[in-house]
Amino acid sequence: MKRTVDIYKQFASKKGQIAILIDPDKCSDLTQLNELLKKCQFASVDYIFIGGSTVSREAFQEVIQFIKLNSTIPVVIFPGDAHQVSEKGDALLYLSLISGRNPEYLIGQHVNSANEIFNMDIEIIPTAYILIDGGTKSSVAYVSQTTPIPINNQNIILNTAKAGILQGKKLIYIDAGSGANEHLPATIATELSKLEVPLIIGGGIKSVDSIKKLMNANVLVIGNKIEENIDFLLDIKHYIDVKNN
Ligand code: 1GP
Repeated sequence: MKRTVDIYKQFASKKGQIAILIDPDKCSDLTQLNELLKKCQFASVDYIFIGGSTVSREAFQEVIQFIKLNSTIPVVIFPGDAHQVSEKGDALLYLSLISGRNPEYLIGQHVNSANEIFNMDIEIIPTAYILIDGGTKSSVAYVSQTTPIPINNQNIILNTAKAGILQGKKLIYIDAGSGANEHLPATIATELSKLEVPLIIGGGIKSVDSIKKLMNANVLVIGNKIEENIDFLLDIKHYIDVKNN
């Protein structure tokens, strides 16, 4: 386990950073993946997140290796289960699904992978992972057999995040689930951003307008929209260029 905290420091250093989520399950065409990596690099996105709800060990290892060979963007593992781990990543979000009440995703998968992860040379970031209801039945909710928090219930979302911080989590990740109809309301994002740990928001972010509304978060994760339309990365590039100048 790496004691340095490079990626964590980078998360904490700025608001409105962009991560592109790559699900290895959807990467059977490596030429297409290479094109995606080139466009991510061109757009200067801050991170590539890798993970999925139903990824095999082989697909995960193959895709993370391919990404590291073909891009210099930091790779952050966002694992769907205990076998989505690799030293090739720059950091691993050590997720506890604290919106749910399924012990398997609170501690079970963790015990299964603890020995392997303990001996890995990778930055580990203890993360409170909070699933909210983005208006579709998400794969995460189905696979984890947990109930997401209603999207407008600010009190439960905030109290869950606070409980995570009290338990020692270093990062809050609020996810409306991949392909969500709605993302987290901006008002709740603002409240969450006042807590003392960096905030990641994902699920249902499909426009630059949404990115701007959620800019109080440290990192915004975008998956589905790029799968639908890779040229959305050009809009993201424009957003990043304007933000940095
Ligand atoms: C889901 O946060 C991610 O875990 C990304 O969601 O695919 O809806 O962008 P989208």
